[in-house]
This record gives sequence, C-alpha cells and structure tokens, in this order.
Amino acid sequence: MEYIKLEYSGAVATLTINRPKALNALNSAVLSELSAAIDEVSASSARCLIVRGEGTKAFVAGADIAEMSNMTSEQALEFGRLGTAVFKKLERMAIPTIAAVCGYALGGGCELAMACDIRLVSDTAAFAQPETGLGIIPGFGGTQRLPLLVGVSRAKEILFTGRRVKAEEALSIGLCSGVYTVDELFPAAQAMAEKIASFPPNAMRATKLAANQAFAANVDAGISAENRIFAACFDGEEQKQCMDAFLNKKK
Ligand code: DAK
Repeated sequence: MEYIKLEYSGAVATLTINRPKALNALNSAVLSELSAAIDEVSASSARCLIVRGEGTKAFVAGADIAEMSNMTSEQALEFGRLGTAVFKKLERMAIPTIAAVCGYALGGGCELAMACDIRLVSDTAAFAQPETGLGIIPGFGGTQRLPLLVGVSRAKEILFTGRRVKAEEALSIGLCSGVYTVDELFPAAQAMAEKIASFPPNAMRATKLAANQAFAANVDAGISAENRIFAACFDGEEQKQCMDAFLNKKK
C-alpha cells in the first residue's frame, strides 16, 4: 500500500494515513487503501485499532480538493459513496477504534475522526467542517455524526460557520476524550488501546455492538440523504468557483 501504513504491537494495530505532502488529504486511492487496510485489521487478531496521520501537522486536512474540484455530480456521488462506505466499515468494526488526532482534522479528516469510537487529541489539534465555504457539504457522514457527538444546535453552528474547534473546546463539548502534548499523544493512545485490548474480547465486541445500536439506524438513513444532497452541490457553479479559489491561491 502506498498511502496507508499498518503496524502491529501486541494486540494493538496502528493505521497511519501516509500522504504528508498533501497533509494526508483523502483522495480515492487513499480511501480504497483505507478500506483494504480495515479488512486486513478485521481479519487479524488485533483487539484495538489506533488511526492516525503521518507527521504532527495534520491528522487529515480533508477530502482531496484537487481531485474533487472537477467532479461531475455523478462522480461526486460515487466519491461520496466510497467514503461513506469506508467510514461506515470503520465505525462498524468489531473491535474498538481510537483516533489519535495531532494537528488539523478538517472536513473529511474531522469526519474520519468521528467515525472512530474514541478521539484523543494533541493540544495543537483543530477540528472544522469548512465545506460550506467550498461550495459543498460534508459528505462523509459529518452532518450526521457531529450532531450525535456535540448536539444539534452546536453542530449546526460549527457546520454553518466553518470555524476551527481547538483541543480544549473539543474536550469541553464532547468531541474528544482527552488532550495531550504532541509528545504524549501517541503513547497515551497506545496505553488506552492496550488497556482495551486486555479486556475479554467477546465482551468488548458485544459492548461495542450494543452501543452502536444507539444511533446506527438514524445515521444510516441520514447518510443516504447526505450523499444525494452532496452530489447535487456539483450541479451548479458555486462549488467549482470556491474550489478553484482554494487551488489557485497555491499557484
Ligand atoms: N486537499 C488537497 N490538498 C490539500 C488539502 C486538501 N484538503 N489540504 C492541504 N493540501 C495540500 C496543499 O494544497 C499543499 O500542497 P502543495 O501546494 O504543497 O502542493 C499542501 O497540502 C500543504 O498545505 P498548505 O501549503 O496549504 O499548508 P498551510 O500550513 O499553509 O495550511 C491548511 C494548512 C490545512 C490550513 C490548508 O492546507 C487548508 O486550508 N487546507 C484545506 C482544508 C480544507 O478546507 N479541508 C476540507 C476539504 S473539503 C464528500 C466527501 C467528503 C467531503 C465532502 C463531500 N462527498 C463526495 C460526498 C469532505 C470535504 C472536505 O474535506
């Protein structure tokens, strides 16, 4: 795999999104490899999975804007379906998952972290859903999972303003479970994963399966609607103008 690293330490698997030149942005190739890596971990004897980004600047800076910029609505629908299927597979893994979020978790990166069971973050972490400013909507489940985690009203405020939610605020609103220095974050995630992995595996799987029932049906229906609404954003001019503006700033 080119964009995903998988490592095992005892009963703990660590999956690293490894595309640091683009701040680990998620393109179709990364998503396809992520899907294969989740299958590989599920088939292994790992009892807990840590998800992280390569480097310390970004967990994941979003879906790949360069790839999305010229998509038709049909291609956007397909891209959204790929991403939502992969994130749902991650959410429904039998074993617990921990996102270790160091730095930016923007757009699809915030959505990836929210598809994990638990989020531990660095004191440099910044979450946001800036999609509206790009002429689109969050398309990998963000409109559904953010309200579940932080409540509908606060989620709408974060979605409508696109503002950054820093680590301490993320802790105070329930978006993460712990804040660490950059140096402490990955050891802390490993320690939590080892503790989870030390519990009886059948009881752990049963606990996760039962807890997921609290929201599974609503999230599934909501994500199907999100897919359709997202694709429609690619029919007009707004999305192309906004994405070109982001890409041209770089030239
Ligand atoms: N996509 C592609 N490339 C990206 C990227 C992204 N999201 N974010 C960063 N990069 C690239 C930059 O273009 C730059 O590449 P080079 O110019 O070096 O080739 C490199 O990473 C380093 O970034 P910067 O030079 O910009 O670094 P800075 O420190 O100046 O700024 C930043 C860091 C994170 C503040 C900035 O890069 C930034 O604002 N990035 C974009 C963040 C963002 O808007 N993310 C949300 C993307 S939208 C859907 C599925 C999913 C989604 C929507 C719909 N469906 C299909 C249903 C989700 C959408 C999103 O995630």
